[in-house]
Order: sequence, then C-alpha cells, then structure tokens
Amino acid sequence: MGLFTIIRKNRQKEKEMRILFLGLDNAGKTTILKKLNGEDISGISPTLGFNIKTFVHRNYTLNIWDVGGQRTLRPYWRNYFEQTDALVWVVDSSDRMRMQDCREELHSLLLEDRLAGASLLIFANKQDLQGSLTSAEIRNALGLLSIKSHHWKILPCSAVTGENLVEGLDWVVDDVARRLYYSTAIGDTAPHPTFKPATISVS
Ligand code: G3D
Ligand code: MG
Repeated sequence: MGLFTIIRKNRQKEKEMRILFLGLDNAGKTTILKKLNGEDISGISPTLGFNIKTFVHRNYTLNIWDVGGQRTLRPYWRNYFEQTDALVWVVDSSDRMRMQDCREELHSLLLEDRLAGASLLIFANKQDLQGSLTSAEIRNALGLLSIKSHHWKILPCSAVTGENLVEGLDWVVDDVARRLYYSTAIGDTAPHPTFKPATISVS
C-alpha cells in the first residue's frame, strides 16, 4: 500500500459533515429525512425535541440534525449551531400565511456567527400540493437575493414524491466538500444515500 493510498484512506475516514435541518414547524423536515431513508412517511408526529440521522452518501458520512420548529422551540435552535457545515432550511411552499415569519427566522439565523461558514440549501417543499408557491416565488418571498453572507441554493422539492431530495443532498455535499476538502465530490458516486443504523430521537 503506497503512501498516497494511506493518506487518502485517512482523509476518507474524516469525511464527515454536520448538517442542520431547520424551518418552521410543519415544513416537512422529518418527512424529507424519512423519505431519503426509505422509511414509511405516513403518520409522522411533530418533532418536539430533535432527531439525528446518519447517512453515508457518496463516501461522506452525513450527521443530520432535525430539530423541532415550533415557535416555543426556536430559542433552542442555537444549541445546535456549533460546527455546522450546512444549513438546510425547509419551507412549506403551500403556507402563504407564514412566509413573512419564515423569512424573518431565516434571516436572523444568517446573522449567527457560528453559522457563518455554513452552506445554505433552501428546500421549497410540498411542490406536489396544488397552489404551492414556486421556488422563484419563494426566492422573492424570502428575500434570498439579498443573501451575500452564505453560499446558497434553492430547490423545489416534495417529500411525498421524492422530487429533488437526493439532488439537494448532492449540492450540499459538493458545496461543503469544496470548502472542507478542497475538491469537488464529483466522481464519488453512489445511487442513493445508504443508512447507517444510527438514529437517535430525543423529545
Ligand atoms: P416538520 O418536521 O418540518 O415539522 P413534518 O414537518 O415532516 O412533521 O411534516 C408536517 C406535515 O406535512 C405532515 O403531515 C407531512 O406528511 C406533510 N408533508 C411533509 N412534506 C410534504 C410534502 O412534500 N407534500 C405534502 N403534500 N405533504 C408533506 P400531517 O398531516 O401528518 O401533519
Ligand atoms: Mg419534525
């Protein structure tokens, strides 16, 4: 085994990313993670604490924190910011009434020092519902074009149909890998995230 092989192997061991899933309650965070994991998505109850899921996706170990988004729980979000590589902000695209709330919560997160380097993916979820705002409408409603502090991307998606969920994870992995590992993750291909049996739920 040559030196390069050993170095590469050591680096691969370290290829971990910490990803924080946030958004208002009912946005679909838990459903997205269950869908990605091939779990049954019927009868999901509101997340009162947090869940951690570990996926291995394209040779990267993704530790994903899914934290409850009810108004009373939002002050606790800050307990999860440390060492976050990417923030995935999930939006219920059919919830027109709470778009302003959603915009304010997102923009206040972007002021947090501990999230300063994090990549930002916005999932415009529930695109399967008639009358949902498009991702362009959500981009405007949330004022995304004013974000200069973070690398960001918005993707329309549906936790029910699975549309764009893996694509979203791909973007996150590429963006974080480019920053942390100085290389694109292109070529590290696997057809679908695989699940390591590590799910912790606290509520
Ligand atoms: P949260 O974890 O962000 O709080 P949940 O949200 O994952 O608990 O989902 C909240 C509700 O939205 C659930 O419905 C769930 O089935 C639904 N949902 C999540 N994603 C989608 C989606 O892409 N399309 C549609 N149509 N519904 C979605 P219930 O009825 O169980 O409250
Ligand atoms: Mg939840």
